[in-house]
Amino acid sequence: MSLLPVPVSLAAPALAAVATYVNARCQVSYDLDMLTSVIPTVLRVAWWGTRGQLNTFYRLEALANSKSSENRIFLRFEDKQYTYAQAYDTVLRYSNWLKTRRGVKKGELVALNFQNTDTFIFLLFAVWSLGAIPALINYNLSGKALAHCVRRAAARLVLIDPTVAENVGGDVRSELNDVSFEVVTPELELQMLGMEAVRPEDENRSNAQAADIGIIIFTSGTTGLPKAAIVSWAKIAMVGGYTARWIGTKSSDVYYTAMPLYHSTAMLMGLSNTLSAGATFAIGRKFSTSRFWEDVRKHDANIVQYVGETCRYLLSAPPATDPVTGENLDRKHNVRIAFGNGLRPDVWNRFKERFGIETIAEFYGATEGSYGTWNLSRNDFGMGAVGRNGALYNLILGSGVAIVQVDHETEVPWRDPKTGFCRQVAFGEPGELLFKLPAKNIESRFQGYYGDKDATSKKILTSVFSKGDAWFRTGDVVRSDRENRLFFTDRIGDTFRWKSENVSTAEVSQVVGLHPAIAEANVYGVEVPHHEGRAGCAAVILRSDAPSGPDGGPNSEVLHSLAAHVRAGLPRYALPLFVRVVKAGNLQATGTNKQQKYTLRNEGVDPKKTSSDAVFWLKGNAYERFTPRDWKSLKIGGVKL
Ligand SMILES: *[C@@H]1O[C@H](CO)[C@@H](O)[C@H](O)[C@H]1NC(C)=O
Ligand SMILES: *[C@@H]1O[C@H](CO)[C@@H](O)[C@H](O)[C@H]1NC(C)=O
Ligand SMILES: *[C@@H]1O[C@H](CO)[C@@H](O)[C@H](O)[C@H]1NC(C)=O
Ligand SMILES: CC(=O)N[C@H]1CO[C@H](CO)[C@@H](O)[C@@H]1O
Repeated sequence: MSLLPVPVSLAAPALAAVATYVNARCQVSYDLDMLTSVIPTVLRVAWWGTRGQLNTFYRLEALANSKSSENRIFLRFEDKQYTYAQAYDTVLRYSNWLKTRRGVKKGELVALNFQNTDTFIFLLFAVWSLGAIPALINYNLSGKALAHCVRRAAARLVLIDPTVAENVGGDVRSELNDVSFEVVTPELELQMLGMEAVRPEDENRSNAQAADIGIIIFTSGTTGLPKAAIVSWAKIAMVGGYTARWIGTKSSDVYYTAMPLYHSTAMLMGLSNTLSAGATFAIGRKFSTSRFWEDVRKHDANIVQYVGETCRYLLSAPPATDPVTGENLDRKHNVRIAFGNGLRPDVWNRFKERFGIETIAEFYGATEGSYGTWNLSRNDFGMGAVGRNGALYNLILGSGVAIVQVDHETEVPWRDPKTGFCRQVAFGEPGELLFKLPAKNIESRFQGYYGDKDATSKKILTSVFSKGDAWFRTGDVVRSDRENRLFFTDRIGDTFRWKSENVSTAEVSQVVGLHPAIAEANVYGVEVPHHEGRAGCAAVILRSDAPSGPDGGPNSEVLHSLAAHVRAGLPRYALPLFVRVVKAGNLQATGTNKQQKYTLRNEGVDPKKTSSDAVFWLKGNAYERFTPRDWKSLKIGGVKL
């Protein structure tokens, strides 16, 4: 999500000059609404650039040193809160410790392996204050994946949250014997706090350029090892700045997130957004369905962040009631806006209604991506839309976004054998979303992956519509409608082929998810002996109030109505032929509550691999139990699906 030269053709030459100066990476806004969020942000970031203040440390410093904001609450965590001035003072002490006790130097990468805590945030700014670069590690990693990340960042020092210290095992420590691993215990923190608050001079921090690395954020690595995405200073500032304007974050707001800060959503759209408005940032250590609203009430938050299936999890919880009065607490909060990514159409309205949330602000973009698209929706019109490629945008900026046909065999954009170029799809047809890059200066817009040229070049596609042009591959399949709204269809690689048709797993799971007995559906294609392609399988979690049979599984009414429901809602080739009933809490998700398909897909419907889960298959007008005998008859080729 970075930005394009704002409407250079419209704007005054002065603005154009400034915009060029920051090499203004902003594409984004399709609508005037959005443009008015972007333009002031570009100007502000450009101004910081001219003053050598692109480093995010300066945002905190400015708020801490201003009379109007110094005593405003910056951070709330559990029972603690810190004003901007207090947080700044703490950061300087931690910084002093890092510099004098651990010799942290300008330009080095310091790995931070933390759950969301106040300490994490202080250390982040302390690292920045020294002109060093934080590399944020997913605290859930251990073993090879953890060692890979530390090595990739070439970090000399890894600072660790005591809560997750056990994930950093002897295997990792001995493999990386030249790295110091340091658990930030309460005792160590006291030592840091006991240091003098010394502001590091500007010299090692003030020469940051817009495209320089501000932070390293690892991708979730659902199939391979995590990749180290470079997030530039401009991106931190731009994303924070324009999302704050776009959702209207005010200095009096309290923005709550329990999404992990090691990921870009909470870091850029959360922390950077809050700083940009000088608001209050309230954090939950990690996401918990049962604690979410309690935290929201406790911190009096009016903006909440979600990612992936978060809202679905919140919806599947029973109504919260006051233990004394029995009052329903679902709407007892001051949240005016839920801001995030991945809210599915099948829960969109139910979520808004049950919790009384007026506005959903759904964004779309990838950590390493060079653009973003957005939709702010108060009614149903934008439901499920990830954003909008507006007419104004097309008029002013020309085509910076393209949707191209995908070859699902090779999982890359299809190329015309005659011309070698890709093909834009028609309205309504699915295709991979691409964003234009400046071919002569790709790095100004897309910095790629740290120390990984291979992975970087895989995200760049050249000679797409004309010789030598360059485009960023999102890896997402979307379709657009005549209103230019973009709808997420699937991740490339998730779509599978069945009966010579391409089946979008996201679209199937939306339909399955609308059945009243289903809390969550994760759809994927499974290999079936003697059949070409993959057959659809839906791993589902039943709602706790769904009627169950004697064995605790779905009863026959559910098995019939589900069959009728999918037949009514999906074309024949897209029907999930198999349904795997998974116990609540047993569907794998990433740290940002995004569904994982990898393991499920590999297990398929082989009864030896689906362990204790009950599998059903579609037989006429109902789903029936799929038994080892059925599997056997498929194997000997006795059944045709
Ligand atoms: C800047 O970095 C150099 C090398 O790490 C260090 O010697 C110097 O003290 C730093 N300057 C300040 C003001 O921190
Ligand atoms: C499905 O995808 C394949 C390969 O990408 C393509 O050739 C084919 O036309 C698509 N089929 C349909 C029905 O869209
Ligand atoms: C992270 O680890 C905790 C405890 O080890 C576990 O409960 C949780 O499911 C893990 N989360 C993810 C996303 O792997
Ligand atoms: C920026 C953007 O795309 N906004 C649109 C989001 O959807 C609403 C309707 O829900 C439209 O009115 C906005 O224009």
